[in-house]
Amino acid sequence: MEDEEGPEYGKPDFVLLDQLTMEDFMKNLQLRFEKGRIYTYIGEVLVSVNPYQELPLYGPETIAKYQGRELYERPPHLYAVANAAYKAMKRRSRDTCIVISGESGAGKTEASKYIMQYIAAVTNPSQRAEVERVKDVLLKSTCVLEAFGNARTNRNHNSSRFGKYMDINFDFKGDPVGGHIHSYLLEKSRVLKQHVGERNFHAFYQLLRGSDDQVLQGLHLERNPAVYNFTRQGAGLNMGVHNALDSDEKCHQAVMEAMRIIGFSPKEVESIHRILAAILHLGNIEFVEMEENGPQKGGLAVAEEALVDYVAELTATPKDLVLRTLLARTVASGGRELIEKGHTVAEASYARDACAKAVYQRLFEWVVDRINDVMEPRGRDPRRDGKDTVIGVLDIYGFEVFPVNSFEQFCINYCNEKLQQLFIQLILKQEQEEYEREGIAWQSIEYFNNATIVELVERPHRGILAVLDEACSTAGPITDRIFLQTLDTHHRHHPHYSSRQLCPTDKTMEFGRDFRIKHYAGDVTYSVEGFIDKNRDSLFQDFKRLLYNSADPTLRSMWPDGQQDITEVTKRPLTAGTLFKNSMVALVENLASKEPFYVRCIKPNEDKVAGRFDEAHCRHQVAYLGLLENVRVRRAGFASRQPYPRFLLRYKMTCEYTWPNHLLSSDREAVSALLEQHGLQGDVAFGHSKLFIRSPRTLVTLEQSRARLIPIIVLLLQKAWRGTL
Ligand code: AD9
Ligand code: MG
Repeated sequence: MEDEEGPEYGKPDFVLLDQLTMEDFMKNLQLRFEKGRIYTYIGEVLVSVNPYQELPLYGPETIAKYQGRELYERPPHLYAVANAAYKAMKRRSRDTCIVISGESGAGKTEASKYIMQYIAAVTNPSQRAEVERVKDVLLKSTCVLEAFGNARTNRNHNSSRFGKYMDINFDFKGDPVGGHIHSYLLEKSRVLKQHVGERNFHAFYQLLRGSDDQVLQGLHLERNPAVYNFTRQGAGLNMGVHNALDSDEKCHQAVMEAMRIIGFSPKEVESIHRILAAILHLGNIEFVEMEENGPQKGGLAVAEEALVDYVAELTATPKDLVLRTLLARTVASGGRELIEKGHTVAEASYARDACAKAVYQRLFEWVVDRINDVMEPRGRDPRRDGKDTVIGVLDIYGFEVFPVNSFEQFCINYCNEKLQQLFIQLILKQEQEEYEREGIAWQSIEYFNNATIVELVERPHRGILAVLDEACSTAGPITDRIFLQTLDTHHRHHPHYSSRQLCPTDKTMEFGRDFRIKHYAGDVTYSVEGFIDKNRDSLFQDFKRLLYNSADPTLRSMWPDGQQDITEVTKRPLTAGTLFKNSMVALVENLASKEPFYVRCIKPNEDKVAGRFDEAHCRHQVAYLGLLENVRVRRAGFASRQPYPRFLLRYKMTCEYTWPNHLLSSDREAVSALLEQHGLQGDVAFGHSKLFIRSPRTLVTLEQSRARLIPIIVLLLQKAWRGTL
């Protein structure tokens, strides 16, 4: 490693620690953090601690320092990981992925932005216009998605309320030619309600605070977010993001500019604003029962009809239809006969909320789809252009615990369990299994395997999600409480499950309301209130039809399922939980098929304070992320392993016995001769089919030797071709 960092900065790789105890690990992490060295390796895994302040670590000059280098040549950095993933993809035409994990506020989204920045900076030296366009879209998409998918929470002022996996497609030259974003489970209940100190999605405040008066008038909106039920909660709060774009006004401008660059038409942007405004008005609609003896004979009415006018105008739907849809629903009675059934106040309010959530969710998904359309690799013919290779970047919501945790936290934390499981599979388990397979002497290392928690959630029939689905499909009234009782019956002996029923003395849980999961990252108590409803996630067909019949083509395109008649809607749609589980299984499969790089983010303190390292808080994360075990596996193990033929292909020119071809009895023998000539044989172990290299320095030595020889060899080859040799 080029020694830009002296010993006063601690060890740049935890593998190099003299002693490996939790104390030593923490000391090194803290020392580096306090000296502004927020990045440290464990082999190829990057550990990052959120500095909560702008450090002079980024930008074109630093990027230039990392470009094309080996991972170990420079101090640890995200750019080095981005570079390693990029090079692996280019050199070996292998799909790679960068998995960024860590709890809420640990710095995952920021990390993903630096990775994108790096990739954008080092590609397309020939300035091809189409590639430049793709890069612009890739970079600008983040800004737009954050506006619609992020919100201020008590854990993070700019918290991602959706999961994001982005594939970037590269052509054979290594330039980005397209991309695709998968989004996962937006926390749409936030549209309706936010905890104290939290806000709705940024987009609402940006629209209110950032639009000029004329635009607001056209949308019948007032500037003050306190006017609207959906934004009242967070009205006094700003974005609180620590960067140049720290106000809703500035962000609004940036998002508008980003949408323009991506290619949203002015009409589309207008539709987006109208939809946001309609949601805000919808949230203010209240229902009243009419008097029994009055002209409407006890029916239902809306308290303020002007709001219905606004919703109708903004969604380009007929007012009387909007009103009818709010006050009643159509049901199929006995065969094909349709009757209108009036709502009670509670039913109407429930339906209004379900509609507001669904409209926002579809808007968000439409924005993602629209960006995907623009990033679709264009005019590419695999026969002519070769197959694209892909780098995937995963930035998904981090593990979170709030005072009250609901279905959303349950899904988010399950997702983190799945990713931890993948990490274990790829980094801890696979590594050990490979040593065994290759016959390398090896002392097995104990680590906590969270497979049992994943099972608790996703196991067919008895897993929590399956029990929840069953509760949702039960005809007749079913309560969250019954769901909880069923869970208790199934999991009473599960070491990671408990409830007040099962532990009557534990007063931190409430009877009939809470269950607790001992997650790999800590205990979380979930309140079952709303689980069934959120999992069912249903919306009356009347709303879908209404919106499908909108005269606004953008809004209409978000509701293709509104075409169906109520009598045709027979199949029960998949529940939110099952959809999420399926998407997680697919995600993990996808990641497992790629060559993975890991960034493990740590949040240094709970108060978002710059530079403060709360030892206990960090220690907890280091423990549950399994970082110590990671170092152990790595230390006992090897920095790199390569099949003999691949190793020879790359380094054979550095040894007279192997260049241009070896005459030894096997590739293994040849590799042995090569290493002996370099005096490196002490740093390796010979597996059945692969060479295992202990220290990165060996690789650097070989790489340097190769780099020195390549120009000479090229010269010799040129002479040979010209016949002058
Ligand atoms: V969540 O699971 O989406 O709630 P993240 O994504 O892990 O969470 P995020 O990247 O949003 O956290 O970081 C939180 C805040 O920490 C950012 O808004 C920045 O203010 C701050 N941060 C994070 N990383 C850096 C950094 N490398 N340099 C400076 C940073 N500040
Ligand atoms: Mg985030």
